[in-house]
Amino acid sequence: MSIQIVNSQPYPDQQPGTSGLRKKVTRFQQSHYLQNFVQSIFNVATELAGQTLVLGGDGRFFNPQAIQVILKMAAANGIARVLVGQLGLLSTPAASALIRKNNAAGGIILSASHNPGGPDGDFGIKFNTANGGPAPTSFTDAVFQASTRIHQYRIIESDDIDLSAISSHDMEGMQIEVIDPVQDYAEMMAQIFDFDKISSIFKNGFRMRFDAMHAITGPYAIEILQNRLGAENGTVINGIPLEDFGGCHPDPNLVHARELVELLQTDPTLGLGAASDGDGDRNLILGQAVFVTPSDSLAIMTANAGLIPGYQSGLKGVARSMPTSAAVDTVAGQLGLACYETPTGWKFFGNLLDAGKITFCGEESFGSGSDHIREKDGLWAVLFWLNLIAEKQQSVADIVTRHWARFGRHYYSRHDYEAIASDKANQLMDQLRAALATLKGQHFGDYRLNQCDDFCYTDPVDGSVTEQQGIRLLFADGSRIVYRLSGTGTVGSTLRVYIEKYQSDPALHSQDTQLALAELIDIADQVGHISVITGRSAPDVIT
Ligand code: VG1
Ligand code: CO
Repeated sequence: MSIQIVNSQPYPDQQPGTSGLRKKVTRFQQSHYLQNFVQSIFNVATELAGQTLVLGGDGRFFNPQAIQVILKMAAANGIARVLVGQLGLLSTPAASALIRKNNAAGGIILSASHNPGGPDGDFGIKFNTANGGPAPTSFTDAVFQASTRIHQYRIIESDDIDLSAISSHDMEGMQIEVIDPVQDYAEMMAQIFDFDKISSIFKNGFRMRFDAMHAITGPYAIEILQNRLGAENGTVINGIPLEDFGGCHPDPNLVHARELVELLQTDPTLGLGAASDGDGDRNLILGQAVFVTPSDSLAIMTANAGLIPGYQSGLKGVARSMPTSAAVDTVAGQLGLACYETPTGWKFFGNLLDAGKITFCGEESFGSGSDHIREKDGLWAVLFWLNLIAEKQQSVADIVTRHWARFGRHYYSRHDYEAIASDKANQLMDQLRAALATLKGQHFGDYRLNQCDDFCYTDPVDGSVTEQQGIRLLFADGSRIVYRLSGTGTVGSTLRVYIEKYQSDPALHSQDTQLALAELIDIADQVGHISVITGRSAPDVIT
């Protein structure tokens, strides 16, 4: 055996954020940096020894090198078998599905999701447990603790494995299966959705564009939308995964998916525009002259679940992250479904899904998913909308406006202030926390502040408590303002401000979102002292 024990020193910054460890590529390239973190995972996830591990990434810069290192470290740490995507590629949802299907003990996914890639971009690594979902906080905390103590790691001395073809290899007794990253996932989608019905709308001339943003979903979308469902060639744009995402920001929102937004504006025959992010777990849904907010999308999916073959037997319940709008709560209330509110991050849905308490869940940050896997799933959401369009024979805009007419409309927007100095960001949150007690009951124009708190979540399944998950201002009319700091940024701090207002009267639904929220946006600045503390007069990104 050619196991090497390599001496190393701990790095102080290996604390995983909202979804895994995310840092600049240059940080990951420092000697032993990746190795230390991977060994810390193996030191904590002792259940992996003698078992199967799923491995893959979103194809960003440093993905190929990192895959080879992890394979050699897995072999040196007693892993029996690794399922690795061809060329080291796997989308996050496909990795989650593979873990579950193959009874793997866990998975390692290489991605910094929607963050830019390339030599000057970001890299990331996350660990998923045997249920296919992101590891819980207790696990990531333990990995961080292990990383502060580490002084050596184990690795096999061996040549790199050829990952270009579907094949099997033996590495010092560890079996390596290079698998097709797309097929199992495509099969699963065909089980959930009515592919015949969706094919029929394409046959009858329905047109759409899916922007893969030069990230991981290109091959998945080409196989599913064009090859299996018969959408015209050219439906998938930017479909070839590139290590720097073509210099773009693979974040499917109205700012970064500009090309798609313009395509819909200039071509009135396109009935749907959709996009996904770096690792394939996010989704953007556009119709002609309509952007479906992710919060509305979750509500609409919940209201229409019965139209989708995979959910015809009904929903167990639904959940949303705290900053996500209450649109789904309104639907759940009317349909008599349980509805849970969790902290930001998909890992908080895991227990609810495993315990059979929910079927659908979603986040305002372009994430939707169901109990078919334990991650959010970009293409799943796109197929859901296609299936809905095919069943209802209505446009995206019609589906949305009819939903609002029935359930009311939740005007919703997120304002991001990026790369602000961390001390300023912390000062802003601290002064808000300190002001909570005096804010309650105050009037701001027509708005009366009913309740305000720092969101604290008690998991209904295991009783674990997660504190300080965002400052909530809850107004008497149901409007909300939420402030929280991002856990996925890699430069300074990002402040996210979420603003929401409910309007039940369909006669008043034509308003522009920012206009409808203007007064609350002012209140958010006034109460949070955003411009005073950060020196910024406007957010960097508005969604
Ligand atoms: C953001 C989103 C959050 C999401 C997380 C990971 O986190 O707000 O809802 O779960 O990204 O998504 P934060 O802490 O920056 O607000 V992904 O697609 O980057 O895995
Ligand atoms: Co992502």
